[in-house]
Amino acid sequence: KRILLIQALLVSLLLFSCKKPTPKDLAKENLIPQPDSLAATDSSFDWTAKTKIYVQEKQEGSQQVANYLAKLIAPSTGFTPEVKRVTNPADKKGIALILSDDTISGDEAYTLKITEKRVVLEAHQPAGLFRGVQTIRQLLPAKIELDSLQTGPWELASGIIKDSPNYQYRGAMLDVARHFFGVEDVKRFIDLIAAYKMNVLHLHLTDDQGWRIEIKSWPNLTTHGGSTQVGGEKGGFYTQNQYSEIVNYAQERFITVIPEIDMPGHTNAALASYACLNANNKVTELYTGTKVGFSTLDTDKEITYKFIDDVIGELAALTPGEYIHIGGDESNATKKKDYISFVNRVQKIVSRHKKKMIGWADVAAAELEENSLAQFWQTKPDNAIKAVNQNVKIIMSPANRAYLDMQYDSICPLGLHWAGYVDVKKAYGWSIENFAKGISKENIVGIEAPLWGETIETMDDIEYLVFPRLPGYAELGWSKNTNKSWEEYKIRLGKQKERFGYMNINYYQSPLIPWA
Ligand code: TNX
Repeated sequence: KRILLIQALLVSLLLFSCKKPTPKDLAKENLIPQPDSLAATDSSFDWTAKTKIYVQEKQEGSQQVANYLAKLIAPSTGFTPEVKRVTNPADKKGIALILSDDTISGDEAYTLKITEKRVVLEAHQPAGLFRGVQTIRQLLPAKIELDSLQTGPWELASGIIKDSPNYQYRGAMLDVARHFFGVEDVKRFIDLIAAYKMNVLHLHLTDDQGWRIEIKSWPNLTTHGGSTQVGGEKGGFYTQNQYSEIVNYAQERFITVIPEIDMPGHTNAALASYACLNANNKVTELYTGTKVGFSTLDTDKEITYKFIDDVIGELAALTPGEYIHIGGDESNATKKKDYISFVNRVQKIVSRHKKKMIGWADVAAAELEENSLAQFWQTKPDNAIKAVNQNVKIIMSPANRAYLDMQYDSICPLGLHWAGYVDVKKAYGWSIENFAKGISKENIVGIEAPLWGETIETMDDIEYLVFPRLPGYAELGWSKNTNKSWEEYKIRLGKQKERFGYMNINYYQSPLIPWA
């Protein structure tokens, strides 16, 4: 009897050890931003070397996203999944990317259904498929992010995710004027924001310290005005071809580039390049300090508007997106009445080039057209409320919550603190629509986190200020309010540690986060 018992025990032990490992649980996965709804079904899909990606015949848009997904997983898995066009992708065993009308509506919405046999991603638009692919990416093991060959298994927990963004505008700004960053850095920045489903890259292309975009009709802007940067080192600029390369790279990730030419203030680089733009017809010296509010274009001269027309014209031709940002902040050296007539006139120039205008909320002193946007940046809402009163919609970037260049704390080696310190909790713990009285959800297009460049010189510096705050801004813009709590979020963020590491992100290891 005893022998029988021992035998039975041995057999069951053997059986137990052969049993498949317990499947992943979709409900325990750490997604940022948090999706609308998620239901786990207690099994998993195993992505192997044989797995193919299927798209519907004649759906060009899904083919493009499928190629992106294949490329994304290739280095770490060693797989080179074939992308196949078929009639019914959802019937195949494998990954299906489908554009269809019977799923949640909205350009960026998607449904993701994972079973043991297949992964079916459906969306109305390619942008929705792309956002869904970022979810697939976060569901795969973190080592998917590595560039070197890793061993599997590459399992995805099964279940259904339905997801769509709360706000249509979710962006980050990079100031390449104070310190210049080359095309490769900007591409990495784009990849980092794309991983969190952001859809706007605002490039602050000009300021007192540098002009960074080639304008063929005014070549000195870059040859002279782009030659230096804060601290006096060599600057740089994008040729129009390089700029288009950035725009296309962003577009492939369903990110719109919004170019900013800051005016009438913040224009010393232009004033140093062309005498005619100055009231006294003399060029200024190049500027490599970090003061603001001392420069202005001459708002009385006709040549100023010819200049702006040329610049906006060339830029509009390089810009597939519908917006051009004209800055308009801190024009302390411009008389108020001149500022107002200037903004009114520039707004017309932007429309003439078939674009809509964005300005920092200071521009609400002028008469804004209803399709213009105002960007809230100050800590007081007065300017933005003036814009709301003109039926203009707001991009929320309050400095004391959303500025990526604010220091985390008093010992932070990079950044400024004129709007206070913004630790990771403060960055996440607010709500876009409740931030300012008088500016509610229907007045707001979304959120943007600006990174000003006075103190940053390298990609590592960028990453240190951007991470780990950026995923929080992405979630504030994407996820519905009902999902948000700091106590829950900080745990999800802490579990990104491995992924941040494999993505080679130089992030700030905030003590507020339980890094796991
Ligand atoms: C204010 S925010 C500025 C920028 C500075 C930034 C530094 C805004 C519209 N203007 O010129 O770089 O503060 O945080």
